[in-house]
Order: sequence, then C-alpha cells, then structure tokens
Amino acid sequence: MKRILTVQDISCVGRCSLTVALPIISAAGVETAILPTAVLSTHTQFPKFTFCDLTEEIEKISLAFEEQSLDFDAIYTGYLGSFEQLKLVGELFDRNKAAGGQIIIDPVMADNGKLYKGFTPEFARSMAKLCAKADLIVPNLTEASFMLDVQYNPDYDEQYIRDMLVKLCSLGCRRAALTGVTFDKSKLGVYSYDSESGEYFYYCNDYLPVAYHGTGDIFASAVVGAISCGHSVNSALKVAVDFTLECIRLTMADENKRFYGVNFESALPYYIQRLSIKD
Ligand code: PXL
Repeated sequence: MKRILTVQDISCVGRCSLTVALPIISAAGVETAILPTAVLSTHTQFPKFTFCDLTEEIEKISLAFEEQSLDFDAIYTGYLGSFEQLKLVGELFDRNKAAGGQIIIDPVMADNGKLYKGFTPEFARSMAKLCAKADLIVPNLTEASFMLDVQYNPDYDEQYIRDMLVKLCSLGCRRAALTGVTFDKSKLGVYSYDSESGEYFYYCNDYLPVAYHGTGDIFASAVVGAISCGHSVNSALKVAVDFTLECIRLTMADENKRFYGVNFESALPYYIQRLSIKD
C-alpha cells in the first residue's frame, strides 16, 4: 500500500484542509499520514476563529520521520500560513519524500480575484518558489495570477489558459493544472499542461451555478487519492472533476445544508466506485 503525507492545517469545523484530505485519500485505499501545521476552530472565512500555530513542530516531526526511515510515496500540501512554513515544508520535501515519490502542491491562498485573509502578494511569490519543487500543482486562476504576478483576468480564452499553464510550469514544476476553468458557463473543469511531454489536457463536466467553500481542497485531495492508487495524472484529474461535481450536486439537494463546505461525505461511495474506472 502506498503511504502519503499531507501537510496542512486542521480547521476543526468547516470541511476543508485535513478534515477533508484525510477521509478522501483514505477512501482511495491509501495510507494517509498527516502533519498539522496549525489548529483553528474554523477556517479563516468565518467571522471569528481561534488559531494555534504548530510551525515549531514541522521540523521536529520531519526529523523524527527521517530518523525512523518513514518516507512517503507522495507529499501533498494545502493551506500553509507563513513564510517560515513554506521554508520548512520545502526542506521536508527533500528529507521525507521516498525515491520516485511525488510532490503535489495546492497553493491555497486566494479565489475570485482576491487573496484570503492574512496573505500578501509577497507570500504568493514565495509559494511560487515552493512550487518549483512540485511534480504537480493545482492552483485556481486567482492563485496562478498572484504567483505569476499578473492581473487576474476572468474573461479568458483557451489560448490565455494555455499561456498561463506554460508560465506556471516555468516556475519549475513538471505539471500544472488550473482548476475552475470554464469557456461557456455550461461546463466547468480542469486544464493541465505537462512540460515534459508538451501535452495539454482539458476535462470538464456540468457547471452548476453555485459556489461553495472548500471545493478546491476536495478536488486536490481527490486528485492525490486517485494518483496514489494508480491513476495517471489525467485520469486522476477526471475523477476529481466528477467527484467534486457529485459533492456539489448532493449539497444542493441536501435540505439541511450548512453555510460552509460541501457534503463530500455522502459522495464518498461515488468516489470509491469512480476510482475503479481508470483511463
Ligand atoms: O479551504 C482552504 C482553507 C484551508 N484552511 C484554512 C483556510 C482556508 C480558506 O480560507 O482559511 C485555515
């Protein structure tokens, strides 16, 4: 069985970061180790939240893993909250990745043209440097724009997306996948570029006119789970698009829906079944 490590915060309530990564990747049948970088009462989009920083634990935990030869077939990072955490996580990649392992970075920090609370354009440039170490990055267009220091442009065409992907790979990562790409508002999907093969790939499914927080974390976790259980990157991106859509559909149909997060729990049986289709 593959063993992966995911490094991000625990937001106790809010269906994001570790509380979605752990169940989703485990559902893929992959051992999921975690390294919590902070504990928050909720994620930072709630009006009030507590925050306990665990930066000091990162290197200690990483060294303890190394001493006992605990290495990882994939390391997946999501929300990281400071320059120091970016530095420590870069070192952890070098120390704790198994030979032939994959680094997957979701540079969580922005959406809809705006940085989340607490982030700055300088942080985005530092995140861009960390992305140089990745085999795959999965930003949305806002995060990509901040990392490349270009104006956010939601009125894009296909050539614009392709150019962004090439620029993202020129940060140093092998593959970049832009999430939330739509060309006609009836379909929504992911557009990726592999800088080694020069191949572009686009996959989309139905666009539902709603916006729920946390879908980026669900998408990235589903990609990591699928890659770790043997899907090619393109196949994993397809699984993740379909699973995220299923989560949104079920949330829309849920009479007791909360104002945060999507109902990914009810979609886990779908995810497990969808993982059996590899292409
Ligand atoms: O869903 C991304 C995310 C993860 N973790 C924390 C966040 C956010 C987005 O706002 O605040 C703490």
